Amino acid sequence: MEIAPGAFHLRHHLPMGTQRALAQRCRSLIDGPIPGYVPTVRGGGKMHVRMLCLGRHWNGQTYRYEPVRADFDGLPAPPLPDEFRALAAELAGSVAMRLDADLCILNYYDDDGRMGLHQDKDESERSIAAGLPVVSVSLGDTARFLFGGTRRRDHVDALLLESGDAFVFGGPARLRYHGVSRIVPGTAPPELRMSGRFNLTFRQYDI
Ligand SMILES: O=C(O)CCC(=O)C(=O)O
Repeated sequence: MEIAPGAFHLRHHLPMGTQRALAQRCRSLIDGPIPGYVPTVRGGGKMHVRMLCLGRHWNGQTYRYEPVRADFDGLPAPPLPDEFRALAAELAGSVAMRLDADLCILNYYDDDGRMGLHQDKDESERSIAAGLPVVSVSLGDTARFLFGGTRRRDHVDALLLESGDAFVFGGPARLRYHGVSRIVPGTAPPELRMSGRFNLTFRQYDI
């Protein structure tokens, strides 16, 4: 379960009922009045996910968090639901870490979805220095997840994140590079009645 110091893969952690309720919530949020969108990042390229930030908005042009979506439509980031915050705290607690999440980045990957190797380093300096974890939850299709070291050139391992898995990385693993090389279409549990993949990453900007 601890795949590297501070990095935990919790396989099949969420029961199907929880996955179903979460997937429904994700769908209604991402198709809701403040919908998910495909961000254009600093170099002008488009990301390969549909994104909706809850609690705080991550601006793909400035790589900073802000209350409104200044890089897209100026709408406010929807609030982080209480049950999402509670789930993140429970998952962190299950590996003896603490997280009082104040934001979640919800990504939807279709069959061609992917995300390049990157570090999550836009949260506050204090949060990162304290090693507060990023807590990730996967729903739907399986993803080939890449997990490297703290330098881009470090060796990268690949592992499969399946529906109901959680992945927690904090402490010495907080700044490890990670990404998604591909989605395995058609692997979502039939009970979820979905194609593609939702991933939620919970973070605590402030401490
Ligand atoms: O989809 C995933 O498993 C990873 C998402 C991610 O790296 C991020 O949102 O920063």
